[in-house]
Amino acid sequence: MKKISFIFVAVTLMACSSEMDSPKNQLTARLSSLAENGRIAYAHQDDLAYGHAWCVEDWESDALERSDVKDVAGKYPAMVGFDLGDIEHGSEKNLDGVPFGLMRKAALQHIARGGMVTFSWHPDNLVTGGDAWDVSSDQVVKSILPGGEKHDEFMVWLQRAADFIESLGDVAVIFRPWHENLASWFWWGGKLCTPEEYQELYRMTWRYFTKERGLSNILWCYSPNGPIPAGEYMSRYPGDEYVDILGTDIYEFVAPGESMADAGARFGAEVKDMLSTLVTLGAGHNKLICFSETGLEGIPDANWWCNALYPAIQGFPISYVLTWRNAHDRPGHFYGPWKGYGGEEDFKAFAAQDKILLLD
Ligand code: BMA
Repeated sequence: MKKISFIFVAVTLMACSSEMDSPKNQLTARLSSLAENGRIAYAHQDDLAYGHAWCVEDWESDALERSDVKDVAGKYPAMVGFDLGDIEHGSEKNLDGVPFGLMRKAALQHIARGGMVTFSWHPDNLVTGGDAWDVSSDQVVKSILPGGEKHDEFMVWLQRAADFIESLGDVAVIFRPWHENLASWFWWGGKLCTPEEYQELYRMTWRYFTKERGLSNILWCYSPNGPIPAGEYMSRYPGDEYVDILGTDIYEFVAPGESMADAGARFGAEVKDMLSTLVTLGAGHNKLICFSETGLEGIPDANWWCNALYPAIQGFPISYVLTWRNAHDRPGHFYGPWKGYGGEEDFKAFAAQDKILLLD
């Protein structure tokens, strides 16, 4: 009897300890510890695939070691973001021309060097044949849910996205589907479906990945556009069971007639307000929080990193902040630093802050 209970306890402990060490738990612990220590990991979208005016040509032979952030600050971003848009068609490249093979190789390499990876997804519109921004029909979400006309076809799209995540193997990543869902610029947006339909879309995605495919190393991020009040933020929240991280996407822009200084001040106030809301919600729901997307297109403010972004985020336990991509084929479409851009020194000073984490 004693022996049996000893074995039982030992097996239970082993099961617990292997679960504790799971890649998902390790990534969770790492993000929590960053937040507890007031540190914020810096993340950059598509950083290892291309940068301002350069692009990896042959990813299989390329070492994938170039990075605009590293070119400027001498270090890689602590986290790299990639987008799965077009994976739903079984395409070889994503919507911005990044080969999925490159994405897999770069993601695994970045994790192996101690970095973290997050995935977003801008899937096309299955009903109209348009892209993620095609909001001409408010029937899309409804028709891809169970019982809808396009459900079976959509499940193939989910299957292809899950195949890609599965192909990464035993590593943990952040997945941030159905983002900016309170605005109405994507087909899953606020005016394009009911709160219940949106929640079911998120839960269906989670259930398929987690339950049917057994993909247990994903940290699920819910990231509506901000700034918005807590009530609105939660109005389409899928539920605690489906979400690990509460995020938000807020960009700075200069409104017509607005000065750069006023735009920066407005952005700062909006971000602080929204992050304060996330702090409260995160504590109440026992979730990590992050600043899932931000930036100022073309960064016309030479001191944006230290004068606008840093004061807006410092002191908040957000674990990471991601700035959007540096398009290689659109000179003005960049949100991260690059060698030769006017604010290099400012970015270096931002990256040198104790509280900001990059990767050596
Ligand atoms: C947008 C722009 C687009 C891009 C999309 C998905 O914000 O950068 O050019 O296709 O994100 O990455």
